[in-house]
Amino acid sequence: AQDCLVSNITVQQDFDKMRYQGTWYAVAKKDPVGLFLLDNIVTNFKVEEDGTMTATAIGRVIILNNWEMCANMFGTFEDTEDPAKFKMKYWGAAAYLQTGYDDHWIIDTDYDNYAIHYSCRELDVDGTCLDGYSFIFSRYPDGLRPEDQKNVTEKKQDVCFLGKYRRVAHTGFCDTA
Ligand code: AZE
Repeated sequence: AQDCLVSNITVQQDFDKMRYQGTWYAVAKKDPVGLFLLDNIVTNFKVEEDGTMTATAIGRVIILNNWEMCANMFGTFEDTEDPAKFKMKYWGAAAYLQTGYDDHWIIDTDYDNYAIHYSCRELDVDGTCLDGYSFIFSRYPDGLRPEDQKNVTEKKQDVCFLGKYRRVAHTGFCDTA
């Protein structure tokens, strides 16, 4: 959206949650205000028997000033009238982790290589996003294929977060044997 109005941001047409299932590695993220997943972020999406999309996510976090750990998170997705726009209810495996209820939009994906996720938590009075976050996901832990990078950069601009993304390192910190 050239005007950065959240209501003008376009999402993936005819989003197919069946094809979105499986593992996605975060390769870049734009952070919201406050505590957030730091790095080593891996998610796994699934469609339950009743058609509900669910996901698990893991990532390194630092909580209570200085306690570094891997957060095990869960999310369930409520469908809306747009198949690519969900409401995500999420919580942690441990009570001291974060809970929340966020928008969860799939901006663009080819299902096999890349996905651009977007969430605006707080709208500004002018309709732009005051506080939000976004993930660039890849099916590969090493990052995006070169041929997907141009499109992903365009989408970062479409959600008005271009220049605000940081790479997400995968160091093995949260890998469990
Ligand atoms: C997301 C997609 C898959 C499911 C979930 C996701 C989001 C998780 C968080 C977790 C924050 C945890 C913190 C703990 C201290 C979008 C990756 C659940 C936002 C800050």
